[in-house]
Amino acid sequence: MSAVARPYAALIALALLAAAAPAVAVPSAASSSSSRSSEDARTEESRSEDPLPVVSPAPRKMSRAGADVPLAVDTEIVVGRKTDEAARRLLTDVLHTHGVRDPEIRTRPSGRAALTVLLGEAGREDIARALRGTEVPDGAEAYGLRVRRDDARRGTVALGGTDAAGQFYAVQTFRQLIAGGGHHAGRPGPRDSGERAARRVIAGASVSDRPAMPLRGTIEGFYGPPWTAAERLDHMDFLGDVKSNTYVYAPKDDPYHREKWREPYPEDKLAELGQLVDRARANHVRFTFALSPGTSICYSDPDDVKALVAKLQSVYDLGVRAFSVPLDDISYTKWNCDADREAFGEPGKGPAAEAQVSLLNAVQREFVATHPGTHPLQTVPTEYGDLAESAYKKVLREKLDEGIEIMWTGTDVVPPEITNAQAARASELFGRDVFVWDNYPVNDFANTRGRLLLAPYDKRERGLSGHVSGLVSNPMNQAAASKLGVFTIADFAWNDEGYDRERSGEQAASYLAGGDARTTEALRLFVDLNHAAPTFGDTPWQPQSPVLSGRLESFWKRYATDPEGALRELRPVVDALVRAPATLREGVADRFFLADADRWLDATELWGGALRHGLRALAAQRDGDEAGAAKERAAMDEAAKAASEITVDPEEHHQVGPVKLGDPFLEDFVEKVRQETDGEGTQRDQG
Ligand code: LTM
Repeated sequence: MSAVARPYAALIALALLAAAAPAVAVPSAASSSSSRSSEDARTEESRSEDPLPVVSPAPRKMSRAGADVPLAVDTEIVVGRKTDEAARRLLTDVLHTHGVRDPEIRTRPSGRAALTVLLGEAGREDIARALRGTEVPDGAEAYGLRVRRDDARRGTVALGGTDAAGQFYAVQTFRQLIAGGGHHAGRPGPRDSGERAARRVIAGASVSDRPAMPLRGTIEGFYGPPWTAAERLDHMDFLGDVKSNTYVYAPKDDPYHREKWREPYPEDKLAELGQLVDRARANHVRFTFALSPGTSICYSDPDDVKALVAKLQSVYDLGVRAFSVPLDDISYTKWNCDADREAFGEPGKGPAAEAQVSLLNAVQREFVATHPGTHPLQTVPTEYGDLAESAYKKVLREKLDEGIEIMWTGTDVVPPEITNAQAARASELFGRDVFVWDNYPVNDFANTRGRLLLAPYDKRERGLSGHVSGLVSNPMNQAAASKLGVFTIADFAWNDEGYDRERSGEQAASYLAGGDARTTEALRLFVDLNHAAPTFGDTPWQPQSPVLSGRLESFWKRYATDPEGALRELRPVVDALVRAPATLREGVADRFFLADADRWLDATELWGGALRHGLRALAAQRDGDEAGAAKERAAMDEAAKAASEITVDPEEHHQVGPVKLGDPFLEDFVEKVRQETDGEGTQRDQG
């Protein structure tokens, strides 16, 4: 059963257990239509007015088309010759998860089923008819979706794509329209009950959608511990869920990607890559293999060009159809061999660009152009993070094969912002629309030591899709913890004009929380503690703990004049901090996420305890209980010390050091309590 093949098998198993009861007690159309009560009719009326569930990435157009449609055991899926296999598998997985275990797969509807789902190309006659009134946008990866209910209460869902990926994305949206669901629908959380599943309905929506950017996803392009094979497989499913179509395999610390680029992958690694390629395909993700020869290549040596092509061929044979030859983070003012001096002249920016162009154009000509089905070659230039004209860029602009995609990171490598004007300028400098490699939420550079970067995407200007060919995120060493940020980046790349940071952050948390409100809230708090997004300079481009810092600041302000009120106000905030780690450990089903966040959760628990003891110390002091205040203060100091001694796992993090979160606000709070209880604090009326 394909549902079990997906990594959400455990969740699905739980849902199935829940659904084992007279599951999905949604009445079949035939049995229920006659007994329809006036109350039912009223519910229907109101449902056709109800707001639709939030869908992520935000569709271009979504509106209510009519009343919601009950999910029915008696479901038929109508397929055609061009129905995409991955879309069909996802659809059956989603239905199965909600207890529709045996949808009948047919090429023509029987006309008797309670629910009929039409899946295929948008132009198919039955789909086009059922989509009546819903526009299907032109272009790749677009789709139309319409949910309607007829007078006999039979439901029809039309899922039509302009291509195979469009069909898959139509199903991804359908998954989120199952009400009571949200983005997680189809991946129910641990608390999902049969009762809840039985009440599921499909929102009566009409959706017309297409992506703003042609290339969307991630580039595993960081330094430090690469992701594991299991994390990557999980990541492919995640990318499918968020309608991203690109994953670039470029981990700097995979020796066979960079230092030992000439050497073939050992059998076991090749087999792992093969599995990954298959999982990517099942999610309509373009697995892009990157090979970085820049640290040792002799550009003018035909044997090196042959070695590079041979390595690309070895993964082409696995089914890879997209390739990149990155040339970032290398010296481009010295040669790796004397022959290059003779071929290209004295080392320098212009000659380096000539050498790189000769290599890249050869790969394009001799490999990409001769291998059917291969996507345009990609590269990362050595000058990837600025907007200055140079001899290097001039050569690339003028001589690099125009079909080759060029990546650009935005200014300063980790850009504090990316504007339309900057992207337009970069595209002008490189002579084509650049492909953005955004260094967020990557945490391999010094200023990210000890940090998880969890804030929603920000400060990328709407309209960027008009100037770039795509956008991929360079994520953290921690694959699953990266999902929070990457979810929001995928949202932006799909629909930059409609991007709403708050909504996207909320949806990202809800996705990981399996839709559970309490877990979502705890995740939002955890995100706030890990909100800082450093740059290479002194000023982060996203601030640390915007919510908590505000609360703590207000506390001390109020404490000066109204200490009781201040204590009363802060207690629930601190209680939430104390509770959050347990809530997350219980409520988040993603075991990869919990492993990634483990030490930060431990630190949260300890800091929460420190703050709680701090509040108690202040209260005891106010009550004149000196001994109690001293005891609470000692407990506070002990918890704060233990929290500050937690370090990151060197197996998981490039920048080793103490875990950082909520800094400096948590430490500052504790220090202020020390001053208060020492009698050095705010002068107040103690009466
Ligand atoms: O950004 C690029 C093109 N190259 C490297 C990345 O490998 C690295 O992960 C980031 C962040 O440190 N910076 C780079 O320069």
